[in-house]
Amino acid sequence: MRSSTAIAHPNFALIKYWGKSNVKRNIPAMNSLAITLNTMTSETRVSFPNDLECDTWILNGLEQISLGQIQLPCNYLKKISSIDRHVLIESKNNFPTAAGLASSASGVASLVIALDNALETKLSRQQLVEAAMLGSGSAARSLFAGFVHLEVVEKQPKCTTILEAEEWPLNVIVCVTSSDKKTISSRQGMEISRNTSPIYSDWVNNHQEDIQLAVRAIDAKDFHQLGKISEQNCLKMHNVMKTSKPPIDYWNSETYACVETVKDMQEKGIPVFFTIDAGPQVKIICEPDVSKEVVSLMEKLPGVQSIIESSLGQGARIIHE
Ligand code: 2P0
Repeated sequence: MRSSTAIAHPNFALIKYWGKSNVKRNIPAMNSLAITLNTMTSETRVSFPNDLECDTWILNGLEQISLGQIQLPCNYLKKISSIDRHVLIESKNNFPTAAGLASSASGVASLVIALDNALETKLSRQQLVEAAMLGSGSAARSLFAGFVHLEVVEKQPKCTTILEAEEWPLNVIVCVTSSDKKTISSRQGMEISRNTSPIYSDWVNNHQEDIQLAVRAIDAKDFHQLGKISEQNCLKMHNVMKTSKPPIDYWNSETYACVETVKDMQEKGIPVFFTIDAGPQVKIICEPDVSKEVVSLMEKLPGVQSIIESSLGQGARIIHE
């Protein structure tokens, strides 16, 4: 059996997924629209040592107790290949893990691509999407480059690049305000919100309108419109979280300070907008020519621990056989 190594990048949703229609198959209750980055990376090597007694996952150098959420995609691929060998999965991220920076998306996407290559399953795009989805609802998006639309059509997930990264160069400035692991996983949080937030059904029912506006803005490369709808959708999602019982609040005081600074920049006419996921980090999307200025303003904030700069990039791919 050959080994194989793949890389994938996190993706950040501009129009977000928060809640599932099918918990067992991990199917989102709404469509989402994301951008795949390029500098942040998950790298996963899969191999099949003879003496391995069970499937084993080493994440950032630490052996994990179990395969957890990556067990299902592994089983999916092994079943198709009919190969019944234990797999050693070695993954590493060059950015904080489980801190709201989409490490599960890039981690799962790199795993699926590495396993597909090693097991020679030659999955179709649709099967890759299904396999990734079993590991993490947002992972299918990291299989694809640039601006990525994840739809659920007749209960089946479909994922496509709607605009390549080079067609509309944008930069992302990630302001890390804490690298602690989150205390409530997205998976737990989504279920709490689905079961308890009084505005959850409005969130689901009105979501497609946001997708349509964002798709239109991307088609027209209208930065202002994309920023407006993205920020609104982000705040709606955080409202769903905050109105859950118990309330889920991923923001810290530095998150608020970063948002204030983005608002100040917007008032000065600087083309920027923010988005925030299941963690306190603030992701600022901007036009490339203002990147330097944005970084220099953000790094002045005392609560910003580090800044990661990225542009948009490619989908998951093999780097070593
Ligand atoms: C998103 N997030 O659309 C939203 C916004 C976080 C906030 O998708 O349960 O790690 O594995 O499907 O994919 C993060 O959730 O959760 C996520 P599971 P996942 O990016």
